[in-house]
Amino acid sequence: ELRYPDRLNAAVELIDRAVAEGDGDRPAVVNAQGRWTYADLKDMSDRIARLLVEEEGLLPGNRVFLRGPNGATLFAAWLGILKAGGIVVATMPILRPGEIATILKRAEISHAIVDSRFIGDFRLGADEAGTVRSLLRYDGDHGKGELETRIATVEPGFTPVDTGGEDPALIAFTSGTTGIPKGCVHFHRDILAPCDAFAAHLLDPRPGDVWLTSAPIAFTFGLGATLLFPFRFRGCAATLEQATPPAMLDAIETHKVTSLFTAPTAYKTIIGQLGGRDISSLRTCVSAGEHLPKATWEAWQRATGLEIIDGIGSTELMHIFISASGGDIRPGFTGKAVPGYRACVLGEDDRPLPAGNTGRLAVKGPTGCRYFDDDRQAKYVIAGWNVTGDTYEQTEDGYFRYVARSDDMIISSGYNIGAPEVENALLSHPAVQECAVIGVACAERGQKVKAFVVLAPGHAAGDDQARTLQDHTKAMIAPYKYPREITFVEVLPKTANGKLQRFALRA
Ligand code: 3SK
Repeated sequence: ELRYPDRLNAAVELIDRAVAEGDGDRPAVVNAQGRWTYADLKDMSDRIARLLVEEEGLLPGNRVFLRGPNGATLFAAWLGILKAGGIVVATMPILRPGEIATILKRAEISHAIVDSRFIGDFRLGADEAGTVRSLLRYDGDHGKGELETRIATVEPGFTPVDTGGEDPALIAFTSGTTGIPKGCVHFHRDILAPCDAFAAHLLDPRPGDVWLTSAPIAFTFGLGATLLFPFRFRGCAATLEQATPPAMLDAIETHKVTSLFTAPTAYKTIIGQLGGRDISSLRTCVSAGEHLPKATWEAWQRATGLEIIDGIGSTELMHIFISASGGDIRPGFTGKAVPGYRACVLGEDDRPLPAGNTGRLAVKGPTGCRYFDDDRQAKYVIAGWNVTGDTYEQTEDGYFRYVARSDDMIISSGYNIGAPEVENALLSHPAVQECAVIGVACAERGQKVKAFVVLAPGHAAGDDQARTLQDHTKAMIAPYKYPREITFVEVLPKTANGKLQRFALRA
């Protein structure tokens, strides 16, 4: 069991402690704009905290909106807000004014720190919401914005607000796979728990490791990968403003990245772009955010010699709670409950089923869901179990195998067909870059299987291609599961976190 002191400020544990223990000169963040040490981040975050409290009237418990791509200034702002006793609401830079206004209103946000390049949509959202009374603009990591000028003139140093381990530290918003934004509150201790549970037990983190992710810190998967884990274990975050696969490969080579966190689709794309690249610094590769197809795991291992550490986590539980690494990896399975967590599958009556069954995945552990919305909370947390909305099989020996999102089961002519199983079969064909499978109404069968396919470069759409893919699926899995309809598309609809939005395909 993880135990934390009653009085706890996560920013102090992540940054100030490193400096106090003599690691101030270690690199903490590196990117195309420069390099920042732990001492630099402590200094910047102290000054931001002082500015917020002494000049911008921030009171403990006020919520601060953050908007910008990953980088040293954004991270210093994140840490400074916590030191000042504020609550961080980090958002995806791609959000539009209506979405911004919803979050500002829902979280009653009073302060905002925004990268100047993303100010336009923010202003529109803020005008609509009418809650923000303090706005500080910064200039990426170029050091020339209003925030940078003002922190240069405040006194250095700041005595962090004496927060409790159970005081809210951040509110993570996720649009979810249903399209309706959900706000999840996390405490100071919840911020440290994924470091001390998932990262400590599964990732073999070492001082000096260089961590890279494609996910922004607004997505708690990215927050762990690029801020919490690097700083908790005295490593360095390599950050990218645009995390395309070629940019990730460049960063791996330039900064000698050891630990890569991205989504299955990115792993698949990177495999095709590896030619001539030196990725020998990589030791740890983590995938989450979507189901990792076995074919992608195997292709990555063949191409790089590295075994991807798959995991499932959620915004509600902060980070990954089922995973496996090293000798525990079982391809095709997500893994076992992370130390500190318990997991089971629930039956129709909401009770845990014995191991060996398939049901709705449920989890308990040191982090847990606190929605803004009581209705949601009541549906998501059942008898103390966080019910994730995924259908999983639990083996007798405690491994979990993904079957489908609970609402992704297709029932066709009385057969249960898991959409991911059909997607995996399609993905094992070289012509398929990405795909998504849904059930559509069908008079004859109740539902029929329909696939949306993004073709790999060099493959042409058409009836012949569709027939080839249908035949391939029939050869890979029981033929009744093959997609009776295939539509070729350029892109698939995804959430800002990169998760497939099947509801958009259904619509
Ligand atoms: O989607 C996931 O698997 C995930 C992993 C870590 C943190 C947050 C999320 C949603």
